[in-house]
Amino acid sequence: MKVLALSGGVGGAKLALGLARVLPVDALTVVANTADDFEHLGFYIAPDLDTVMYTLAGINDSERGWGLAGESWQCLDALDRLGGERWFQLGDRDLATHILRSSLLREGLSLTEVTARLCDALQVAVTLLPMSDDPVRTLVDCEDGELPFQHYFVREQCRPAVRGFRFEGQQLARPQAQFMELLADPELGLVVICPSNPFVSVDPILGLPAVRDALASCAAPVYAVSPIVGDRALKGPAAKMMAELGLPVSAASVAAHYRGLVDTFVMDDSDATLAGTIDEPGMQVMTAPTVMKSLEDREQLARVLLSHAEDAKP
Ligand code: FO1
Repeated sequence: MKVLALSGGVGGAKLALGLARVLPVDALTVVANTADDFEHLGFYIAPDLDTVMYTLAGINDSERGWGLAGESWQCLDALDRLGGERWFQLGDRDLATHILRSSLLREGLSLTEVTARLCDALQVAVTLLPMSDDPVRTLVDCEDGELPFQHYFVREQCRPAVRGFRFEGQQLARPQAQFMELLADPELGLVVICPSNPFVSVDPILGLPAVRDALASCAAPVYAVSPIVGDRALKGPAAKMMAELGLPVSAASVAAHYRGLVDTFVMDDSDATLAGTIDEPGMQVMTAPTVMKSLEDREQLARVLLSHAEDAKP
């Protein structure tokens, strides 16, 4: 069956890799958030696309979560000596991606075309698409005012309390064409919203014009995997954001966030007692081992989702 995965960075990339390893190569399309993209030192940086691409290519740094394994930082050190900014760490080898992507974009290629070229070169066989070729930028409304996403996330280390989010350009951006074609494809068998941050990784994708309607009318069931287990986020600031937005920190809040959109909500086995308390209209709840530490964990979660969707077919 054809499968579509919607992903942010680290958590989403793990499940995308699991799906890629258990599905035939031409079955999986991964759409990545691009609202955390930004211009830095003259380069176009697309962190979530990078993280997913490096993970699918098997060359990511799994400890750090972002960037390349075996990275060196000589350019960053030299930059620092010259008085340049080093808060956003660009490794020597990672820089090659940003140099080439930026130069191809300047030549007039779309982000979709550039991503396909980079994926080809890195022998990533599954289709990886940006959510849009048009610019969308996440702005974080926090106690210090509005901050561009990477300034909030990396420079300020997510310290300021958040009050909300704004996705500049979202309503003018066209969702990536193949993404929308796949949502209209009768052979689409499963949509998975990966365990990514619902506020800053998934909402930028869902809020693109026509995406919610296309998800509601697509042939496939929509599954969402909770990035919150117990009262903690698997990775990143999702739990902190939830608390600051006045929401209870639990998978139940993620389920409520996806109300009206998701057919099956997947939460961790350890949250089984909470599962029975979730009562969202039209939403089934299932539990599964969602904490993906090893490669086997990623494949196992992918298999559980695929077989559940297969069994649930009318
Ligand atoms: N995350 C950090 O926490 N610190 C960094 O210095 C950093 C650099 C970086 C460079 C390239 C890239 O593709 C990603 C990078 N990230 C870094 C990750 C990224 O900012 C976040 O993980 C995502 O934006 C959140 O999904």
